[in-house]
Amino acid sequence: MSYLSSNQLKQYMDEGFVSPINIFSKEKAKEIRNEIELIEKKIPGELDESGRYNAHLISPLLDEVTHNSKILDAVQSLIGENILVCGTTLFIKNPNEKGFVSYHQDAKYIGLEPHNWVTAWVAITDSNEKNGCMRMWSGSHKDNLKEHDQKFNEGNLLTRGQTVKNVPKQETTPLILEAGQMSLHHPTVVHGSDLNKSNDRRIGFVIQSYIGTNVKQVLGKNSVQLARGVDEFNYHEKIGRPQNLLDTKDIELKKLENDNLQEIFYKGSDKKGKF
Ligand SMILES: O=C(O)CCC(=O)C(=O)O
Repeated sequence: MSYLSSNQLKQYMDEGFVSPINIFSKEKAKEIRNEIELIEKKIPGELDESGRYNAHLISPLLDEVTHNSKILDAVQSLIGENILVCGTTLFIKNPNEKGFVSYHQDAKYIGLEPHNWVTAWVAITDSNEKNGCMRMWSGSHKDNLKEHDQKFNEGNLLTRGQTVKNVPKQETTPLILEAGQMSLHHPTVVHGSDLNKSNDRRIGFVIQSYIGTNVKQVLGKNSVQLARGVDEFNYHEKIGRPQNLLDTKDIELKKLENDNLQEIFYKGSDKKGKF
């Protein structure tokens, strides 16, 4: 069992994140990386741009991570015993590409209310300062949602290039993870990440997010999977889990879910980015 300790709960409450948490071995992480790279080879483009969302619907190994009981124990400590998965994102930064993530709050454009949800960032490769790990503005989750500029700037891996002003970057905390570890972060903690300056890929598989059954999608339609407990509210449509790698029906479902997600992410925006 991997419920959070009182120190870990305190870190989450004080700082808006908890890290690192051991989940699986480096060997398992390599197996998962191989499956991601097999998908990229078999169907070029499937995981690019808006295809980076919901890869757990087409990959049995990413599905296994999404429903991993150690992750769910830790999540249960934060949002309660009834847990839904409402989506995942692959954040891949290749070497020599200009990918970065501007400082933002996840809750700003995601439409999940109330904020009884948490994001799990699972390291499929090591993630450190050299290859552009996430950095957290500790304690920033205690404020309300902040104003974000919409920059749509080159290299920004966020949908709108949404950016919080005046972040004290020197004071942010790097979340250094080894492959197979994860961090958990709060919906309103301000965070971002720099360029990958290493010569290997940095791969994060992000369950974005685990939501309590009491959480509604107020901007559109999100289908979910029941990860643990019972759904006594039934606010969302349920979808199944993949049995095989790259099943045609699963690929279609992923596309449908990702089209719905685009409606949510760009609600009220007259411009669309590539994610
Ligand atoms: O992977 C990254 O560098 C940033 C990911 C992120 O912003 C998130 O998981 O909310």
